[in-house]
Amino acid sequence: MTTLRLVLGDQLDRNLSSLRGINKETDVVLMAEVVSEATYVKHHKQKIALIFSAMRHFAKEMENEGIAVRYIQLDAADNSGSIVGELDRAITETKLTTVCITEPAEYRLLRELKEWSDQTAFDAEIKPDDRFFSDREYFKNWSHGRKSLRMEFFYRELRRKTGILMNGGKPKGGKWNFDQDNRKALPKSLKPPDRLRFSPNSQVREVFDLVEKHFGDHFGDLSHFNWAVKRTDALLALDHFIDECLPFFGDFQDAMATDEAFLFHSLLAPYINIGLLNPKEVCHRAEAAYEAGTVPINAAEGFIRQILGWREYVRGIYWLQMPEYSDSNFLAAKRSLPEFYWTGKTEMVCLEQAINSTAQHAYAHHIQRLMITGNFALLAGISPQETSKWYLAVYADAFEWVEHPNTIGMALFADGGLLASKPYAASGAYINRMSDFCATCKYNVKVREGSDACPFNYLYWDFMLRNEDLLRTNPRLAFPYKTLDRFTEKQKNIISFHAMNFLDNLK
Ligand code: FAD
Ligand code: DLZ
Repeated sequence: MTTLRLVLGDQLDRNLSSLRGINKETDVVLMAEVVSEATYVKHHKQKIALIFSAMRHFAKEMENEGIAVRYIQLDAADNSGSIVGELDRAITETKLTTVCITEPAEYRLLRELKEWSDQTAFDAEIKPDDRFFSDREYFKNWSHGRKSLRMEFFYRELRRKTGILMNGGKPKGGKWNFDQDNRKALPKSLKPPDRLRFSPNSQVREVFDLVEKHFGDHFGDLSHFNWAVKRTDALLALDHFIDECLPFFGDFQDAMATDEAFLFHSLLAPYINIGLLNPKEVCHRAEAAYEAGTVPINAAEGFIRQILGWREYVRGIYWLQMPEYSDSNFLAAKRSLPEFYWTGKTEMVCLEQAINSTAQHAYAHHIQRLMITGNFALLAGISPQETSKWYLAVYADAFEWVEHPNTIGMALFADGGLLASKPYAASGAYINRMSDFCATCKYNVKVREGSDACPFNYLYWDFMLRNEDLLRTNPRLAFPYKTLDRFTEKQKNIISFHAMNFLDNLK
């Protein structure tokens, strides 16, 4: 039997299910740079450059092992422009009799491939993607019959299942979750370390030219590209993170600071999501650092929870809820995404910082995504579908399976509380507590309304007023609604007036 084995741009793992048992004498691996995948949203230029460069390096490594790779570059003469088009072409032009595929991570492409395999005369097998701690069925079974699907309980179950950070049946450190310790602002005296940079080699620079030629009008800037494009370098990035950043990760996980795009975050999500690193090895490294005494428990647990907890959990939610999840809009938000999300031109320093980091690095850390750009979109009532499209386009780590639950569920509460027990809505006070942005902002974070007031302040109260019918009964919002009950009708009207005035002037 001769087999054509498909490897997608986010499946760059030599242990991928579709590559297991490969016969080097007879089988061929298919990898294709295609316009349909590069444009289903207008991805950040760095994301396309990362994926094409990593695909090319991965293909070369397999060839060095003696594996035959049919690698189709984007500007190859007969490139059909789609994954199924390239599968058809490969089958027609080779003598292969079976096709082996690892299921794509996104619903959209899985549907296309299933439709294709249903109508092809060849024997096509779609294998599960087992680069995760849990599979889709496991989450479905866990969710069955539960009133609410909280990450924390799924996470604890995975801790027990995997034994990660466990001492027999008990959590290491005596607690499941050390989040309470992980909310410190960055002191002025603490400087985050410089990050390991991977200067683009000649092959990567060749990809830059291709990206500029074909996707020159996409968002973002290639000049700051420093991503690793092969596993050996991604492993160096992991080492650097474990040694230099992880010890501080927990304490400053929620902090934000001017011109500090990365703080102590790992920047590993793109590598984990495209297969250069495996989530299991990343968690094991963090646990080993804790065991060696170089990393405190709040850091190790906080970091592992993001991967073993959140990452697994959002994947479960995605597959449980798709395709309807994409259309969720619990709060009926319909405002268009303001232009400044693309240009960074805004006088609100927090938003400017988050968006400029996004343009320069195809990166913003979680609190910037959730509590700055996400919080603004939530308070301003921006359409979840437009907001989601932006998040899917602008980050090097963005794939719908992880982006959708984070945007639609966590940031925008558009799923009505399936994922989050309350909206992550916050006024300027939160931003001021966790960052130094407000000190240089033209808006006054201490003022609630008026032209000098921080827009997050009146937008926050306006959000609570506007959505009162849907949110007042949420027990976790009892405190803000109690505060709101002390406002006079006149105060409420002033807040609504300023919010409306601000929002109507957004372009
Ligand atoms: P770190 O802060 O160092 O965290 C370590 C790892 O934990 C990450 O590399 C990632 O693998 C995992 N992780 C952390 N938080 C989450 C989370 N909430 N969900 C899933 N995994 C998590 N993450 C993506 O990988 N792709 C996305 O498209 C994406 N879109 C997001 C959209 C919004 C609106 C929000 C609020 C968050 C989104 N996240 C997404 C989650 C998170 O912000 C990123 O994983 C993280 O910022 C990546 O940077 P890092 O590697 O430095 O992460
Ligand atoms: C994101 C992406 C891009 C930009 N380009 C390609 C490509 O040309 N070829 C490919 O195989 N994969 C690419 N990808 C990743 C796919 O979009 C990804 O595999 C699906 O979205 C499923 O997660």
